[in-house]
Amino acid sequence: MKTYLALIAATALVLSACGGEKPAEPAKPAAEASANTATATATASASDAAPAAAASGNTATAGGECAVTVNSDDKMTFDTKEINVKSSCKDFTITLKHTGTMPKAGMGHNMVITKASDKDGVMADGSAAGAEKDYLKPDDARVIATTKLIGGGESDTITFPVSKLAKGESYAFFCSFPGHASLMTGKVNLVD
Ligand SMILES: [Cu+2]
Repeated sequence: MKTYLALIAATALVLSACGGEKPAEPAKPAAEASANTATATATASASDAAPAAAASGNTATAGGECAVTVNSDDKMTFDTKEINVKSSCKDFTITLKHTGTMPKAGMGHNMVITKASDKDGVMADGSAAGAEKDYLKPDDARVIATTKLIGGGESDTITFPVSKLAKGESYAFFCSFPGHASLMTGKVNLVD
C-alpha cells in the first residue's frame, strides 16, 4: 500500500512535470509527496506507526516528540509548512538552521510564533523596528516564541512552554525579515 501510494505520487509528479509549461522543481514536490505518504501511513496503520512516524515529516530530524528542527536556506524557504506541538509536552524546543551561505544582513532568517491573527501586526512592527532590532519590536507581547535572526551556516534553538498555546486557537510561524513571510510561513498546531 505504501509503495503503491508512493508510485502514484511519483507518477503524478512525472506526468505534471512532462505536461506543464512551467519548469519543474523536482526536489521539493518529491520531498513533500514522500512526507505526505509517510504521514498518511502513520495515521492509517497502527502496526506501522512507530517506524513511519520516525521517518516522517517535520519531527524527523532530531530531538524526539517535544522538539523539531527546521531548516532554512538562501532561497527564502523553511523546509516545513506545519509544526505539530504535542499537548502532552511540557516544553517544546525548536532548532532553526540556516543551511545557506548568505549573511544575515541579506538573507537573515528567524522563526517567530504568534497567533495567526497577530502575524500581520507583528511583521509590520518588526519591519518598522528594523535590522538593528532583528526585525521584531522589542518585547512584543504578541510573540509567543522566537529564535534570533541568523545567517548562513548558523543555527539557534529555543524552548517555550506548551501552556502558551491554547486549544482551538490558530497559530502561525514565520520569518519576520521583510518580505520573507510570503514564502517563509506555516502553521503551528497543538495536537494530542
Ligand atoms: Cu527569512
